[in-house]
Amino acid sequence: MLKKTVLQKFDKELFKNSVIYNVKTLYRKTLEEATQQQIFQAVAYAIKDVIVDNWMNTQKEYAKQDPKTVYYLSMEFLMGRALGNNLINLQAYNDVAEALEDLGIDINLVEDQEPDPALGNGGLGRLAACFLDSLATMGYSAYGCGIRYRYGMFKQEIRDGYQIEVPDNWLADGNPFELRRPEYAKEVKFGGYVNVYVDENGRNNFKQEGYQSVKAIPYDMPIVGYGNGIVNTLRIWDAEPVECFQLESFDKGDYQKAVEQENLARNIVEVLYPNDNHYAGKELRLKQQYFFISASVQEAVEKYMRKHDDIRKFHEKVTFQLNDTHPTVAIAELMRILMDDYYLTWDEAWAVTTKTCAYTNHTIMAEALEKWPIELFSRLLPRIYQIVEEINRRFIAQVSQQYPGDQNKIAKMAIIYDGQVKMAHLAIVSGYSVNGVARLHTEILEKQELRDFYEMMPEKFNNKTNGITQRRFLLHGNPLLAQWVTDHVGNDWITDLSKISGLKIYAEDEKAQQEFMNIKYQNKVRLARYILEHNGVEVDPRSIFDVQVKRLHEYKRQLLNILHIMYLYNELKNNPQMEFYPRTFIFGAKAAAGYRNAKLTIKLINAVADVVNNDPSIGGKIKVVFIEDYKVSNAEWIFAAADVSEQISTASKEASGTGNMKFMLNGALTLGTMDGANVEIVEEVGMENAFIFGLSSDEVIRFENYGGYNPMDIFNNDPDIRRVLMQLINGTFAPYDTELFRPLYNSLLNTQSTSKADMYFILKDFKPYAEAQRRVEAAYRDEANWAKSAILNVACSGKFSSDRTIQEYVDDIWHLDKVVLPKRGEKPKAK
Ligand code: NTF
Repeated sequence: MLKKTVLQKFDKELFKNSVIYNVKTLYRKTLEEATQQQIFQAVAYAIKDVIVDNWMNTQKEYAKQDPKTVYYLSMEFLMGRALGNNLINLQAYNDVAEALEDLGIDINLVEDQEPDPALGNGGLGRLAACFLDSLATMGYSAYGCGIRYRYGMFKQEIRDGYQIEVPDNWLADGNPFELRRPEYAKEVKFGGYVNVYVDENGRNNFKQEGYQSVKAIPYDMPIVGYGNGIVNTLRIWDAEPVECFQLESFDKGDYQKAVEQENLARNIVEVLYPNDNHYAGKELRLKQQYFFISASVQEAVEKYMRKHDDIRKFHEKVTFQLNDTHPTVAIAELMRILMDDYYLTWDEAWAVTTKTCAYTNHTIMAEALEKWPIELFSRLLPRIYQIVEEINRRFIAQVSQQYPGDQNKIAKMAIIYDGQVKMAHLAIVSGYSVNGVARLHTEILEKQELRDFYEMMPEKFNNKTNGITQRRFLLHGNPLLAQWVTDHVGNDWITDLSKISGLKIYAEDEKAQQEFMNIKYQNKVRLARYILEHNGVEVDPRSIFDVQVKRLHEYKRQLLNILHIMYLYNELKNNPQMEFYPRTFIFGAKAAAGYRNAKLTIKLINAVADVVNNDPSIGGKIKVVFIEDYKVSNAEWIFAAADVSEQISTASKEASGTGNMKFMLNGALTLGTMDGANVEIVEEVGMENAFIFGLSSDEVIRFENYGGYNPMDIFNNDPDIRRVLMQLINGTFAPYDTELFRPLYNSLLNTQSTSKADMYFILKDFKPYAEAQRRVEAAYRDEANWAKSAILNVACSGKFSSDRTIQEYVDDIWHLDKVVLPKRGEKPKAK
């Protein structure tokens, strides 16, 4: 490949030649002959050439300056497409678009050829991706460590209104941006048993024997910082069988073992578990966790020891951030390596480990808390289990000393209890920091969920309100608005989103309002075209675009949204002359494959859409659209086109939310509960520029602690609600099967079901929601005032940049050194 295709100064001719050259050497074709996919590959390799120079340079500089490094350990990285984002961060997007145009190629079509890597479910994985972007942009040394799943999040097809899961073979055409690094392969051991040998120095040596092992091979993906030449690494691990021995020397046992090991390697990275906020407790999942953690921790230690000689100071140069409890085995793995490979004593190893590991909690949903049966855990990870047992033993001793005779404390706080290993407890006890992801969420952790731990070790607890990267979700996703913002406040917002507050003075400026609304309109036209192409539904870009996109989960209450649409439809049918501003309700959501009520809610949305969209008597005033296969790439367009941002989770249940921030940044107004980061969004933009309704988290928690409430009272006393609920079971939306939606009806009223009735307070919040929706409509009729609120939302979104979040992690938890690359020909600055 041609070297130095695009340098600091973009050389258009070199770049064009590079693309032509790549098409030739990769495919033996001319540009005219090449397919769109081949052109994408050729362009991607041309860009990778540039990135690799910066990548090498960055890593060389890190080796020289030796900054402290964060390893962000995560089962999920929901990266989205790389090409467009890399071009943005190289500040080469427009130049490359022009160069491609010279070649007769549309950059949008090229971008559209890239598979959308979905190695994550939802907010947790996308947060990890935003964090990597911010870390590189701000000049911090960081690795993302994860798994190179062969199949990511499934592709969603809607057939006859139902979700169908289609495998996501994202690697089918190869991944041009990744680099295979076999020289850093690691062995990871499962099963067997632990033997103790006393060595010549009288030390106990613990050896795992009779195990099966897998070879972990890292693939590196570049993480390009914005405009600073820095390129960090996302390292995702693939599994391969360990080299097989000579066939002739097999005895029967060896053969059996070889086959098993090969199967293990094949299975382990096969697929991402498609559950969001829910833990399934599958053995393979624990294998995945230990697999990537063991490989990552081994590599972190080896890398450190290549430059340093005292492993006791590991924590001075390295910190591990555990993205939820999924990577928590890292604690025991680090202890194991320090004790078994480096011969540290327990106390020495503990001192290092407890200064290295920090834990982020992302949910209080009970069904998401990871617990492993002792039997499974100790069988799969015998040495790790021994270490966890010892951590538990010492911790319980400490609890007993602090709370003498309080057996209840031990029952509540122990790491191993009732036959189970509780991963959150392990993370809290062994880490130096525990953080929630929004202020309200952290308060609930401290006062409710983790109260006992907070009382015992308050100094560990802190809040880090989530954020999002404005580079992807404004600069790339909404180029019209991005340019408009730059025209008004300059372009500093790209790396310092607080600067966007300069827009405030334009909120009441008539010209600015018109420009803003015009941009929103054009983005709505773009989305309407996408919807027509992908859904075959025509929507009017002059209607209110009211959007709920996020994973489908009962606590997120898509059901409340669609029940309210049914109610509106009834109102319109009753009174066709009523004042009604046309609305397009847009949904996008994947449901976990085994989540019955979630999948049924998708069917209900599509069933209502079928009826409402095709009823001429309402004159097209309501349209309902379910966007198939919601993912990072179409999300960028959806946020850009939204007027109303639906953030209607049951208060206390949504730890933070991050979609809420993406909508705000793109000038949509929040219609939501006082939950998660909504609280802080409203605090920034003002109550008058959002639509807040419903129970508070205190009220919800009070109901929960005192036995819930009775939805039957509401059903009996409110004819509007009763009518909507009856329509779930009388065939209005499923004439061929009147029982189809019975489970949803039952979940609200608890006829027959075993769980509590209306656990998520949908009926309780229904009328307040309907009332808030009326406020939305009234507000939208006043276009100038709406524009003002929308501009203020953009202007007040500064806090929600992941750059701000990362700086807080750096200041309060990680204490990383900032790296500045020397300009060409300049001597590097001392730290
Ligand atoms: C999610 N948690 C929360 O449900 C979201 O509110 C939050 O915005 C994101 O994390 C990111 O912090 C999870 O996915 C999990 F795994 F914790 F359940």
